[in-house]
Amino acid sequence: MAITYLGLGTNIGNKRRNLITAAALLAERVGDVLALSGFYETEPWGFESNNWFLNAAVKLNTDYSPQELLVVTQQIEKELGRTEKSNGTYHDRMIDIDILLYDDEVLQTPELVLPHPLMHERKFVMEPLAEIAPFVQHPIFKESIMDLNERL
Ligand code: PH2
Ligand code: MG
Ligand code: MG
Repeated sequence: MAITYLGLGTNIGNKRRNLITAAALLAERVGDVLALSGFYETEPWGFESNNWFLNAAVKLNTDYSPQELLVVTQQIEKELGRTEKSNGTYHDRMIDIDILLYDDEVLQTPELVLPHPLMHERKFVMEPLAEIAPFVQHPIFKESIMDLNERL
């Protein structure tokens, strides 16, 4: 059994419902939801869009490996209407589910990098994560999520 933290983001459709549905499907398929952050309205970061995001973080138990978890989260993204391909630029999306942390795992594969390589640079990730995991240590920087968030 592992503990994983996922980042959720949506900027089109019924955003509250997209986050709630994603959390429900994660609970059904991945493992118990141990914590869910509040929902944060955030400005699009890294691309131009009129559609602001709703972002959240979720803490889960799971028996899946990181690779299996990636497959499950990508399937949920698809079912929730995510259509755009990732071709290097960001797009509006119904739902984005990113694996931020998986225990203390440090992993570099073409499919998946853990911890999420940009998490510590992004307020829209760190703010919700700091709400549910303030004292969790980042496995590379060896600093707490709270400290990393406060530096942003
Ligand atoms: N996700 C991105 C790119 N930019 N900006 C905000 N505010 N929230 C996001 O979730 C987000 C973003 C790529 O996944
Ligand atoms: Mg993302
Ligand atoms: Mg993603």
